[in-house]
Amino acid sequence: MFNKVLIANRGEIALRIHRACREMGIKTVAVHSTADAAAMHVRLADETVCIGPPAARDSYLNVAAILSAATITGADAIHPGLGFLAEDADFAAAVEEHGFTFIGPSAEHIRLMGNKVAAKDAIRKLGIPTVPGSPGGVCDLATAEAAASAIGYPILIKAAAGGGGRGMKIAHDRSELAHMLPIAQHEAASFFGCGEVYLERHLERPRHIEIQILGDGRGGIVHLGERDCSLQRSHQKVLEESPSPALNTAERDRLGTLAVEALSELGYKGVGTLEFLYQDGEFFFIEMNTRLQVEHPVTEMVSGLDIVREQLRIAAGAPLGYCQADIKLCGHAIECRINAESPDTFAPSPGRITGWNLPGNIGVRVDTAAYTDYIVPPYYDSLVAKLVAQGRDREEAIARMRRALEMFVVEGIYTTIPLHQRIMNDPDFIAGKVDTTFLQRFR
Ligand code: MV4
Repeated sequence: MFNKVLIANRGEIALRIHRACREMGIKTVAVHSTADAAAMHVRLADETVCIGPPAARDSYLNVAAILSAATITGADAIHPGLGFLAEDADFAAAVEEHGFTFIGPSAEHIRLMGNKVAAKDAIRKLGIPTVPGSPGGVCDLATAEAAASAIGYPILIKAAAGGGGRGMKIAHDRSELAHMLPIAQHEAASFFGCGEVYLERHLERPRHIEIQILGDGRGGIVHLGERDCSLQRSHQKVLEESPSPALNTAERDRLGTLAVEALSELGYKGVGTLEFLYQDGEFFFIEMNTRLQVEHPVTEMVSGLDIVREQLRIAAGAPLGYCQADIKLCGHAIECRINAESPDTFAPSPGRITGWNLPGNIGVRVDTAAYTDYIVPPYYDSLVAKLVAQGRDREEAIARMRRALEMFVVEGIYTTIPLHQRIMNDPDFIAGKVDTTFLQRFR
């Protein structure tokens, strides 16, 4: 096992990784920007290195500074967390070239899944259904029109280097496609540095269901069930739960088995998530994430496994040591993302937290790096806490979440707690009937 791990991230996820390291007897190195000098992950780490000014590109994305920090502190491995450099194949390769272990999948697998066209192609060839779409990328209008009439309108134009829904464009007919294609290509080039786009049939009311996979890269591979992430706003997840209220046991087993078989054939090492759209009883693969995800705690609550601990063990070369039959998924868990935002307009609300009281009790978990008098900086994403409630069934999880939200006090900044309180009392949410249009009703 590693002696010392450098955590190349900030906020609650840096602290989450720190906790797993401590429990395994691993020393931690925190890196931080000048804006995060007083952050909790910095206070708790064994060693700290300031790697640059507030702007992420100069600090948390500064590969040279991070590698230097690992060298001077004598770290064995680097955990990228999520966001920032977590899905940067060049970073993963650079970490390994400098003699450190990258805590994540191989650079090749990160690169493959980073191009959404290549990823879809690879996953389809491994026997998983994908959304009907163009056979590959589309460069010109003639190819796009031919593909679109084969698929059928409405069509979604997506960026090959995008993902997470950013930069998607819808076209209802031929003339809209002609208008949107160059706009989508231009945006893809300027946002993601690659102008390649592809087409997909636009599903009108899908649910977003993702499967959590753990592979040791030497034959051991399991899934930990699914998460339903259908509640999103501007492609930001707002609330996640496991299991999905939309799936029955047979569908769960089928999807899990398909995912495990596919990634087993790929020889996948690390944690990963296969994202699907689910509509009218059918699953369609859309993307794979090759990182730890924000919403991993809901899976931990129902599986009892510490996913970050598993990441560290796998990266250190240990075998999984258990098989699918050993995985027992139990009860129901819901995660509410508590953001420093206005609950109505979603405008960011950085600033000093003047009052702070966390809920607790059985089945309630809070992942956060905030504390009384902590100043939420304006430079990074607005997540201040993840509130997770678990119960023997969905009803009990909702009851615990409702009570926990009531007892979660945050003063000095606006948060999305009131939004979650309204969701927990919504009849459609309570009935498990949510789709992509759900959050619009809360405006
Ligand atoms: C789609 C889609 C409809 N049809 N793809 C992809 C990433 C995710 N953040 C949103 N994505 C979507 N991809 C096709 N072919 C609709 C969405 C979508 C969505 C999906 C599930 C849950 C919420 C959503 C909100 C907006 C868009």
